[in-house]
Amino acid sequence: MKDIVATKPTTSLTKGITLFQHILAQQTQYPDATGEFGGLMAQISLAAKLISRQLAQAGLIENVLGFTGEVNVQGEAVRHLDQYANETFIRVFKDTGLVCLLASEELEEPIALSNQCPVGSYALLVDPIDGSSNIDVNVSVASIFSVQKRGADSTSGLLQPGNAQVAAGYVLYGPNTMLVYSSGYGVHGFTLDPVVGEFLLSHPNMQIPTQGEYYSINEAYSPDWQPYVRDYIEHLKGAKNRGERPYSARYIGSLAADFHRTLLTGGIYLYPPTIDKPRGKLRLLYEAAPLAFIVEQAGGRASTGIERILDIQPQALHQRVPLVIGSPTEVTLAETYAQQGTSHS
Ligand code: P6P
Repeated sequence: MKDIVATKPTTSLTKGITLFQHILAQQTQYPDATGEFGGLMAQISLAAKLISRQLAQAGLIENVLGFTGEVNVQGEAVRHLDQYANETFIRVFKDTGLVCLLASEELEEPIALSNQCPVGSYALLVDPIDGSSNIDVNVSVASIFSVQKRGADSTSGLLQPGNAQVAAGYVLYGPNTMLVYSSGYGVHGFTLDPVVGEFLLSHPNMQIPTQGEYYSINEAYSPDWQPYVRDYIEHLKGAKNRGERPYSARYIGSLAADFHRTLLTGGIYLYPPTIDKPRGKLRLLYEAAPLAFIVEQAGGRASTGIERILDIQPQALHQRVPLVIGSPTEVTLAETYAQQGTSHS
C-alpha cells in the first residue's frame, strides 16, 4: 500500500478556514501553547454569534431596540442591546476557567469569572456594544475586546499598558458580521457564515495602506478643537489644491466601523479632546488600546497625537484618551502638527 503522504499543515492564511483552525495553525508557533487561548477565542466568537443574531432580529422581537431605563457607570442610558451583549460575554465565560477577570464598559468594577485568578491568568476587557446609539437606526455597531494576562499591579491587575496585550480585536456587526483579531502575528479577518454558524477566514494578514483617502472626525466639534487639529484638517482639505489625491470625509459615529474602513482603505480617524471631554471620549483599555494593537500589527500607527497609545500606563479602568489612529502617513503628519501646536500653545 502506498505510504500516506503527510499533507502540509493547513497554513493559517488559507481563506475559508475556520477561526479555530486558524488559531490551531498559528499555535504551532507557540511551543508552550496550552490551547486555552483557542478556547478563549472560541467563546468570543460564540458571544459574537449570539449578539449578531439578536441584532438581526432588532425591530422584530421585544427588548432589542430602545432603552432599559437604567444608567450605566459612564452615566449613559443603557440600551437593551448594551445589557444583552454585556450579559452574553459574562455568560459565555462564567465558570469556563478560560477567563478569570472580565472588565466591561458597562461595569464599574471587573468581575471574577473563576474562583482562581492568579497573576498570569487570562483577563478580558470589553466594550460589549460600541456605537450603540446606531442600533435603533440600523447602522453598524461592534464589540471591541482586549486580552491580557493578569498583572500584579495593586488593583485588579488590569491597569497594564496596551503593549502588554496578549491579543485584541473587534466584531463588526455590519452588512455582514466580521471578527478581526491579532495575537501578535498579523491581523486576520473572519466573516460569519450564518448558515454554517462559523467565522471563516476572509481577510488574511490585513495591512493598512501607508496613505489613504478618508479622514474621519466629528466636524461638529471643530469650534472646540485644539488649534493643531483645525490646522491639520484644513491641510487635508487642501490636498486637491496642492495637486495631491483629494481626501473625502467619512464619520459613522461608530468607532470600530470608522476604524475598520480606515484599516481597509487607509486614512485617519481622530477623536481629539473637546471642551466637554478634555481627555477625549474614547476609553483607553477597551477601545483605544485594542484598536492600537490591531493597527500597529497592520503597519499603522496610533497615538494621542503626542504619546503612543500602547505605551500609556493606565491610571484608571475607565480612563479616557484622545485617539489619532490610521495610516502611517496621515498619523505621522498629525503628530507633527500636534507637537508643533503643543509647543506653540
Ligand atoms: P460623537 C460611540 O458612542 C462612540 O463611543 C464611538 O463608537 C464613536 O466613534 C464616538 O463615540 C462618537 O462620538 O461624540 O462623535 O457622537
